[in-house]
Amino acid sequence: MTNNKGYQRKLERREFIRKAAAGTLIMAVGGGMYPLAAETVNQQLQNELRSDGKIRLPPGQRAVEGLKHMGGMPGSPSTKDFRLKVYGEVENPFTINYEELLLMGQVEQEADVHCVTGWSMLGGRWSGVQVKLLAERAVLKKNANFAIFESHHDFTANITVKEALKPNVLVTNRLNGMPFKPENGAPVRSLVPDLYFWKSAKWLTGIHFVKRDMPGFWETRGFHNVGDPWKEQRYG
Ligand SMILES: Nc1nc2c(c(=O)[nH]1)N[C@H]1C(S)=C(S)[C@@H](COP(=O)(O)O)O[C@H]1N2
Ligand SMILES: [Mo]
Repeated sequence: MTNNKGYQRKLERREFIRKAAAGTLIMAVGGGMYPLAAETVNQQLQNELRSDGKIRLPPGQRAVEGLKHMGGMPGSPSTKDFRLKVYGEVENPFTINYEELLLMGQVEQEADVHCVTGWSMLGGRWSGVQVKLLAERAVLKKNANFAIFESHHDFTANITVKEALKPNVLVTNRLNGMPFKPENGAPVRSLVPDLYFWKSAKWLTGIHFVKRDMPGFWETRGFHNVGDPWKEQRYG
């Protein structure tokens, strides 16, 4: 694991990115203090590489400080009302409530998210339960090829099972230590950091494992079926 110095560098880096996104990053140049232009910062982020070798800021994106509210039809934000149904091509379908979900084992990870409209929020700390754990509990059948996130009011988003089983794909209940605001998907949303943010379904109610792909809400409204930000798969 990281030593103290490494951790401190990471924290400074996060602070740098946060300030850069807020436009409050100040640089000392020739005796004066000047705000660093957002352009410069974004160019710098496009030169930075992630641990998987991808560029930190995908093409055509710019960093912003916080999640924007991008709309959608909310469900109840109450944890008491929350149920998650995991079903479909599985041996052991189940429905769990909020406490049961969290008892499955929580992780916290840093992840960047990229909205197809052009903003990216970098370095958020997301907590929750790996979809991989939920899939293991459900015991996927051989023909479970796709995972469909289901939300209140019939919103769905489709990803491959291969994507869903990546360790950074979560059912998440907290961002930077705080519960989500109702408009950002409280109490629980999905998080798929390596695809455009529309795949991260707010007000999550279920994960449906299916044999054949089921393009979801945005995928049937002109957006790309996969949505890889590094390939700029914006529109279908
Ligand atoms: N249930 C639901 N989830 C959704 C959406 C939606 O309309 N309904 N919109 C998606 C889109 S297009 C984006 S960019 C993100 C936005 O999340 P935010 O409002 O928390 O920024 O949520 C995604 N998840
Ligand atoms: Mo979006």
